[in-house]
Amino acid sequence: MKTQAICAIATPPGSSALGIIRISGNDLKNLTKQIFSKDLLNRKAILVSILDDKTLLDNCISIFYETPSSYTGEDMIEIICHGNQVIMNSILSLLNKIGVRLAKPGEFTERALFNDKVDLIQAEAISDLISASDSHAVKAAHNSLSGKFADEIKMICDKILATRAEVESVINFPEDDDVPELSITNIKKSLSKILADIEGLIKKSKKGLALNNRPTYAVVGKPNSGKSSLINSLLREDASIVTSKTGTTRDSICYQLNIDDSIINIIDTAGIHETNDEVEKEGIARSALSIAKSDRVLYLVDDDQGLTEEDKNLIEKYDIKDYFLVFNKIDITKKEPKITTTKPQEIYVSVKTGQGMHLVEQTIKTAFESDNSSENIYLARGRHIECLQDGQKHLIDSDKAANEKSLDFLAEELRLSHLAISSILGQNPTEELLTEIFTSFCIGK
Ligand SMILES: Nc1nc2c(ncn2[C@@H]2O[C@H](COP(=O)(O)OP(=O)(O)OP(=O)(O)O)[C@@H](O)[C@H]2O)c(=O)[nH]1
Ligand SMILES: [Mg+2]
Repeated sequence: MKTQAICAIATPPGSSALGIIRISGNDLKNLTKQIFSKDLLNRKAILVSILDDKTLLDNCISIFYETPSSYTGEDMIEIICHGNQVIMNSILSLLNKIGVRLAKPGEFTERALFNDKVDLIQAEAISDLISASDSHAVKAAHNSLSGKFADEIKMICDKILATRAEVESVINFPEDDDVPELSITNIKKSLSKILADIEGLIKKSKKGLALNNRPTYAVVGKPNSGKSSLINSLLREDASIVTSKTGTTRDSICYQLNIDDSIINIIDTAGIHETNDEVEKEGIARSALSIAKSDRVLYLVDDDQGLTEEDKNLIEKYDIKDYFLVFNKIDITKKEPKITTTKPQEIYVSVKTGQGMHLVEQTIKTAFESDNSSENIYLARGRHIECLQDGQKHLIDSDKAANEKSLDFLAEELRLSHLAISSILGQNPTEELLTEIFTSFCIGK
């Protein structure tokens, strides 16, 4: 495809030892001949002077990457000059003069996508790699970039395609008027295998998504169980109001808690219970929202009251799934601090005396590390998970159709499932999707 050549500074603004300018386009050697003092050689670092007419702009190292073996798939040049903004801007102006325009954010990677150098998942992973905030996120972005995530998606798509073919052959070549039982059994077997694959991939992707978004823990429980006290103790500051009155906290308040080198969000919530008080009701509705958006819950129980039927009902009513039970106020019940290995785990503490607080911190740390273990996960985005879930929903509908021996419906649901999952790879992406992805890139990438 004939495109206009583009250029951009690829290093961050400010002064630095070196600055890098990238150029991508067609027939770059000819286009840029007049500005370099020497001819460039493919994949060789050459010391050249950059001249605007006869004025020296800088002496630089320039590397030429001949199409198609370059990042964008077009001809590319990297100019490594002195890291001075005035010098770099003057080189950009010179490039503009010879017809090379400034690149938009992510435009180099967008060209790489159009030239099949990367797929959409890899393009997204490149942006995530650049903005990854810790070593786990870097590892997970590398996993996506290496193509492992795309390979798993392709494998699922291939399996759906094979099942589609199976269904089509039963539709087109019926052995008799009735749908043969054996074919339906085989199709259902294939569907259940694919559903298991999708389920696994959604799990890994959700973990990866959590790496992109800071993990959130909500501290929940009945009024006066000591939620705000616990948060203040973890934060080591008097952040939330604590009183002996029930219903002190009325809003959900999100704080940032530092754990070693990482940060998690921790939300103090209004105590949940049955009430007719209008303000409390609103607070409890907010607690429910916080529970829904949190990754884990620390459910606080006043140990003096123990875990009551009301607590159990609240856990069920608010659909609290991934949680620890923290029994607080053991200074009153005169118990020793401890942590159990039960499911859910129980931690016995006294926020007042500080007994067992190290166990709460250790538990949060361990949970954070296991959530963030990046060995086998992909730095997925919300878009990937939505597509996987959409594909999963259509597969479940296919299975229902198989039960009802409704083959046309089955074929259609399989087609929709295939469409949803293959769209992760960016086959036929919409203009809006591309704009959304590439505008979040830095200029020069
Ligand atoms: N004895 C004892 N009292 C505690 C302990 N932790 C908290 N309290 C007291 O329990 C009362 C309620 O504490 P909060 O932290 O406000 O409880 P909460 O769960 O945030 O309450 P709401 O915001 O009303 O839902 C206060 O008087 C605290 O001092 C503890 O470990 N031992
Ligand atoms: Mg409170």
